[in-house]
Amino acid sequence: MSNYQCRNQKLSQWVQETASLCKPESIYWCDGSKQEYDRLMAQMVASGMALPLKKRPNCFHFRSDPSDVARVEDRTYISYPDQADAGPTNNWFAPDELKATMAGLYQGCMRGRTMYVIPFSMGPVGSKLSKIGVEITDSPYVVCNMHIMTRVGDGVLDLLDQGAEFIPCLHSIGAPLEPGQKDGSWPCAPIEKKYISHFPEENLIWSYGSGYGGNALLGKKCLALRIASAVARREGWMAEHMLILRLTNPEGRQFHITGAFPSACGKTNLAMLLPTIPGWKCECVGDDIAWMRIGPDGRLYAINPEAGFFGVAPGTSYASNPMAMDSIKENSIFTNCAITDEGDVWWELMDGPPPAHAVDWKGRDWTPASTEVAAHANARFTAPASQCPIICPDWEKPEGVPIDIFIFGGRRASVVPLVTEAYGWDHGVFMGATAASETTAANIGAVGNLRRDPFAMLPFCGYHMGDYFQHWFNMGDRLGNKAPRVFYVNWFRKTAEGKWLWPGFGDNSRVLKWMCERVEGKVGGAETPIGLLPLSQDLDMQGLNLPAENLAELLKVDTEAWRAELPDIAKHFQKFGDRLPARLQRQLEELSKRLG
Ligand code: O2Y
Ligand code: MN
Repeated sequence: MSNYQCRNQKLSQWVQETASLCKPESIYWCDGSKQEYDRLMAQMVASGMALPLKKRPNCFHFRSDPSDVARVEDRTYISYPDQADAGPTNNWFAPDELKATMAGLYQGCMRGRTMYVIPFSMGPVGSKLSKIGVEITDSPYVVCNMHIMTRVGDGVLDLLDQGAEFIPCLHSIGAPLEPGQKDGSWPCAPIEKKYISHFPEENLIWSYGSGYGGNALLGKKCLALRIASAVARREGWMAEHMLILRLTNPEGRQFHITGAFPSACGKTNLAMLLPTIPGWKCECVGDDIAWMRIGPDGRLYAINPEAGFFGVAPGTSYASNPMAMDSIKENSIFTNCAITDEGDVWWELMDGPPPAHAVDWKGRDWTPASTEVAAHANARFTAPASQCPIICPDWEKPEGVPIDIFIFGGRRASVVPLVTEAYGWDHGVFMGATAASETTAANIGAVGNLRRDPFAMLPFCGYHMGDYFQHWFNMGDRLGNKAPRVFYVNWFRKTAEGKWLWPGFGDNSRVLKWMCERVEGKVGGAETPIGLLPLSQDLDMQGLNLPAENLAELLKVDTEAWRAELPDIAKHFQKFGDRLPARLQRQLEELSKRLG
């Protein structure tokens, strides 16, 4: 009952074993073709799961179960035989125990459904920087999303048939169909049965019970970050939660920048920035994940392992991110948005007035007078990266792009200046390791809490975070004077009255320009206890009517407020016990000394 005879012994055995365990009605090997995508979408439209959008060619909308709307960090596990290797920031289960529990759940879990085998490449097919995965899933929604987010298909199957290594990713929505049972529009398992499990020592992913986003599209957070970070440490490269962009100055010099930001800090907006300063051009290489290796010239080269964007819809507009809006005009999937009477998607903060009537993400009538939002706060679009009007012509270059600048950042209403340059690599690692952001309604925890999210990898590091910090030092030692320069930004500083001090969006290019000119040695930096800050005359403010007092406040270093941060940083470091690199502790001591 299978449409393909696989010549990769290990893969074919794994598929057969999984079929024996999960007992699907049939097995289907995906070829990644447009016909396959169209056929599966047509099936989902016929079953009522997908709604074609009249206003957007080849676009479809899905409504998830209200219990299945986001990544489930509490149900995400990093499973090593020794709990100590997962570290203090990850949930842990012993592999044997976790596998026994999950094997029980997988038993017969695909009854009445098709088991899809998705061969995919993270990164350009055949690139030395890429990795192959194979996802087994019982969700056609997952197959279509994987078509967009990864490179699925024949090229990958050919490599597998030639014996290429692959990372097995097993996924089930956990909703078997009994004979005659009518399917739901978003079948999934209850929260207590959801497991998103990673076995880094075996390069293995097992996900059960959720059909949504990062829980189910296993190439993304599970493979490209959690498993890849552990592989990268073993193999001497880096898998990071970073956007990648190319900035070209008026003289035509290119700078490649990566940036790590926690959720709700505008990462996708920065990745697709339209500079407001004349003559500067930005191109997007990726908006979420960077895989980086040291190249033959000793510099660090990055690829975007993904092929699409899985972006947050609410807040995305022509005002905030016109390039994202243009990327989703066609051939895109929307999940948990509102549907207008004209047959288009809508979400909060889209341009223009809200529709007079819509159907909300739960399928209920909605008007502007409704007390609940129309689109879920984590409603998503899935769009091909190639549709972004400013996609970098080199975004699929197999060898990647050479990185000049690393940016870390977070959302801080006070204390943290607009931009700070690290004194050197170790100080840069300290900045990444202590990165923190205030939580918003769109992310985890109570609003306004300060959450330390080292390198924006808190939910994504596949091993002990203390060892991860050490890996950063090791990479820096290998890169030496070819290491990217490190900066920390905060676009979100507010006045005492709660007004934004900085306009953000396209005007962030002014800050990026300063970084590039620092790399070129064209501008200086003011030495402060926390790092190097721009001299106010070096930040290009032309055409921006920013009051002088705003700029002064944005570039102010409040030593007292910084001193007050030290105990929290020390407490944060204590979590990592004896795996905290001494070099980080030294950075804390030096910062403390500089602050006096
Ligand atoms: O909620 C989800 O499943 C998606 S989370 C996500 C999606 C795209 C990019 N980044 C993220 C994230 O949480 O960092
Ligand atoms: Mn992300």
